[in-house]
Amino acid sequence: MQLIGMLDSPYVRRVAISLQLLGLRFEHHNLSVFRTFKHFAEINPVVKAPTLVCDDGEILMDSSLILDYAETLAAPELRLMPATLPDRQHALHRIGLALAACEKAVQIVYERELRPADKRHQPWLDRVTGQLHAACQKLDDAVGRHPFAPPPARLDQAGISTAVAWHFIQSMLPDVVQAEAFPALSAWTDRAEQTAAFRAAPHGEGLVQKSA
Ligand SMILES: N[C@@H](CCC(=O)N[C@@H](CS)C(=O)NCC(=O)O)C(=O)O
Repeated sequence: MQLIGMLDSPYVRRVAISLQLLGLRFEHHNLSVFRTFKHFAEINPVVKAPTLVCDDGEILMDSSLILDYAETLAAPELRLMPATLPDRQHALHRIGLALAACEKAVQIVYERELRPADKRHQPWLDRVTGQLHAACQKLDDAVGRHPFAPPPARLDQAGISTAVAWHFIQSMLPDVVQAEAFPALSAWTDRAEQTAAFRAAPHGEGLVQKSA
């Protein structure tokens, strides 16, 4: 299968990290939805990153749907979602917050990078910024209740999505979300970023590297 999209997208990055931990082989193509729009559209006319091209050629998009597919393909002992309640519910709670934080952060990035300054609508930016802060606060609270467990414990999907979201926010919007105000998120992400799967898929424009 092929993963299409750049690792500066938190959605692409959570998939790239998860596919490694799920033990699934994939080719990564770091196409940009902006700079290589036409090339991307030849693979997926909807131009959404991440896009997954399955081995039979069918196209999947949306990181959570791609991860649902990947979980099904993976060996049961490598799956990243807790199978039973209440752990699954708690994981879904944290993933929802991490994805909401990503969505709000991406909206602010697009507002800054794509919309001409004279067309910006400050009340909308204020609303989105408030939502981003709320998601980060709730996620920080939740992470505080689930401290990072060292190996042999594995990162699960909630842990991956949390760290990817926080790293993205701190890379793109450090002036909007101050790291000092969210100590649990910062500590969690520092630990996760040191793991092999995260290091093999660093935020940015590069390709997923072969992890150990
Ligand atoms: N909910 C989607 C969001 C994906 C998303 O918005 N990706 C961005 C890149 S960060 C994208 O494709 N942007 C181009 C566009 O929406 O036109 C997911 O989880 O995959």
